[in-house]
Amino acid sequence: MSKTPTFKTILFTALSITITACTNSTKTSQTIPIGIAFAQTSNVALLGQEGSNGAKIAEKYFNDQGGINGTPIKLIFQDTGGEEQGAINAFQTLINKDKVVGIIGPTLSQQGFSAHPVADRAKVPVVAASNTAKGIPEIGDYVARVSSPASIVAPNSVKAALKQNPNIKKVAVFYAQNDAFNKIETEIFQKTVKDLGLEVVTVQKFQTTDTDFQSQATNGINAKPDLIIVSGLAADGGNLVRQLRELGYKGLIIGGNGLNSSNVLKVCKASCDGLIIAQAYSPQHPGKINKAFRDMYFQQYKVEPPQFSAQAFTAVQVYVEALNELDKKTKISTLQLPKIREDLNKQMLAGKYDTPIGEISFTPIGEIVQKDFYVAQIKMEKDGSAGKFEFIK
Ligand code: 1QQ
Repeated sequence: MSKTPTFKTILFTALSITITACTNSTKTSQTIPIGIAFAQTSNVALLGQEGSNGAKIAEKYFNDQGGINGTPIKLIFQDTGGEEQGAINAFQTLINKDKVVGIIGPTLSQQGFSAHPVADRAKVPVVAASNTAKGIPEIGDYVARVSSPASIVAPNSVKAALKQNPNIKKVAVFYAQNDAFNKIETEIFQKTVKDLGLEVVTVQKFQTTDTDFQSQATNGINAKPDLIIVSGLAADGGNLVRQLRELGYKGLIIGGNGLNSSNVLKVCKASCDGLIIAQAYSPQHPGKINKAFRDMYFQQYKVEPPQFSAQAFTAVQVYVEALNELDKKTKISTLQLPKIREDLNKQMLAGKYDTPIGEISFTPIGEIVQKDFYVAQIKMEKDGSAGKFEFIK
């Protein structure tokens, strides 16, 4: 084989040199690198994709506004896939090779419990944008999140279901037992149901890799529930909802945060109609920044921005505003990378942000403080070809 470098290898080498030059020492930097570790492949990409979309809108929006006092940010994407190891690898690459100032991700709490400690040990800030399980900010000083915990968000959907059908008494609960977030979310749902004076008539378990839910769905329906609650991810959760309808279940169904993506519509199609899902974002949220985000998002993707996109935009915003504050105090370009990461982490936690998901701040351990929550219900075309999330609260 010829040793002469092809155009592709020359281009690749040139690119990696540029990135290294930008990031090794910020003295020569023309951009400030922020790492994005979302699932771009595997079943989890159904959820990770919307996060990436929101982050890209934020990159353009904030760079159009001048970036960090004139220096643009550059998002560096590393695919985590759907497993823990992929998230660890993506974090390590972003930290050691891409030399980012901070990381956004990973998609699942299940992945975060493995990957966040890697960033924490390296003293690299992480803002999780879709991890909602209990215990995420507690992982370490460098781990914060802009995705409100399921304990605050999920109960709103049960209250909304009761409002639609005040006669609900019996509830069947389904959850994916191989996923950390879904195990926690189902506990929250079950507690909410009991606190509201309703009865959990059956608890059915499945795996996020399952495609056939006949036996669990039949068991669930046989318990004669007036409400079914599903804690799973988009592919498995969507298939379960479809099979419940095919087996004749007619009552209300609530989906948890793992079904909170328009990608679920492709899975359950017409059977998604009526599915209720709690939200930590509404496209109708008032304010200038949400309007700008919503307009840009709609122009780019021709749909209203979903929750995971709004949360990813917010995570980028937190970094941009904290970096701007930092740069005003001491020019970032005069600092070494470890110092930037350390100061950025402190600055981020101290700030208040007016974002598309409303005004937010952080507790000292990095938990989000957010005010507004919503509930949406899926409305499908009769033929199942298209649908949308309608906000009911
Ligand atoms: C978590 C979640 C996921 C379902 C979001 C994609 O909330 O893993 O914490």
